Amino acid sequence: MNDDELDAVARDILISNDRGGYTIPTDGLYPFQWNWDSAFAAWGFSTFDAHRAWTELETLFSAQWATGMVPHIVFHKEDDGYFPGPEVWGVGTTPATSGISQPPVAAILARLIHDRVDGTERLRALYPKMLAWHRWWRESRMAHGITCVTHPWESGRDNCPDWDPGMVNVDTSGIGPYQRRDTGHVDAAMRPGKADYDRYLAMVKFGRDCGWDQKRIRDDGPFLMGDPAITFILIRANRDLAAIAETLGEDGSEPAAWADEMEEALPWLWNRDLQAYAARDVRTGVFASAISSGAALGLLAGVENAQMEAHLAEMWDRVRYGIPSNDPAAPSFEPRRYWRGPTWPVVNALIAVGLKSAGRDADEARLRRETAELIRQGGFFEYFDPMDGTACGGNRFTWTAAIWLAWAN
Ligand code: 9WN
Repeated sequence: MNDDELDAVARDILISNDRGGYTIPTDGLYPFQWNWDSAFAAWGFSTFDAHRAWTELETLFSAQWATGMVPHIVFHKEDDGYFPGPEVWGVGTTPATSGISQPPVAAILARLIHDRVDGTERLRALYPKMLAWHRWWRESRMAHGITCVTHPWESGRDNCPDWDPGMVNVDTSGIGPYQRRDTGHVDAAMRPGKADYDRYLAMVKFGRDCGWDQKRIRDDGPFLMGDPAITFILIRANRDLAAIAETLGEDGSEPAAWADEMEEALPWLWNRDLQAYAARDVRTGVFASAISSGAALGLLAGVENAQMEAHLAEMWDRVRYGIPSNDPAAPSFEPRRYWRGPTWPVVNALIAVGLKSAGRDADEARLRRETAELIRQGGFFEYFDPMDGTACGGNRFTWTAAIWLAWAN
């Protein structure tokens, strides 16, 4: 297939995954609206349908909680192909949603969409909602000035070794039998294991049992880890929000100050043994022990650090395709198991946004070339083996199609 034909397939994937104002990540495995997937979908749509691009974000924000939180899944329509569904989360909102959030990339992508297609009035309507969401992160997910996650699903990088130090302390004794759905759609060897799922469900149970009281979840919940990726994403997203404010003639000094404060707090995430930023357990102080995509997203935020850059360069050179989710030199590296090693086109695209802003054109071009090669060889899969390029996970995946259209081709 040549690149024009791939463009046509990518557009067709976005259109066929459209369920009416929102896009599912992939048919079967993920039948609802996911938060950061939708922001990427909007970016993809902006290459051929500006109206539909803004609608995607508007639909996502229509499920925003009164607290400002934008949930990680919106269960617009019933579908029993995914577990855990709305009855397990037990949130009680309309539409039903999950009770946690996901990486706040919407402002970053909204700015890029606006640069591409305009739509100032629609951006204006989204601005206070994005601001409220960023404020929610600050009020509900901060420790030591760093953004934390209360569940690995909140990080969007589910079974990444970043979360191993917190996962070992999660008590799963109250978890009864349950039926997973994901392993009926894709190879179980590529998915998180049962021990992971037991813990994921224990965290959901804690949230449900306390009525999704976010303060209790942060202060007493089973899991709280500082996330370098969301911290870096939010630094960038707050700066983009400040830039959006300027475009709209609003005062963006608040998000700009939040970004600066977070950058000042970064030393708490510095792992001296690793000489890199790393996830860190807030309860125990224990660091994750390998360099991951969490550290690599420092490039998105424009955080400069020579030691970490040297390590990231080594990690990149250890693989053939794109920046991996975990360092191949680490004992925890598994090249095809979800976030424990594979390369994710969507994460590469985010890193490239930062490389481009920093004027690092050669690195940006390399990342784009390697990501495009994966898609040309393997198609629009969810993620890939970074060593040999094997396509993994769900096929006809929305965010892979979206980043192809908006960036990689
Ligand atoms: C849980 C939809 C989502 C992505 C996440 C990815 C995966 C869900 C799951 O799929 O997570 O949210 O059930 O595995 O890890 O990043 O948003 O594509």
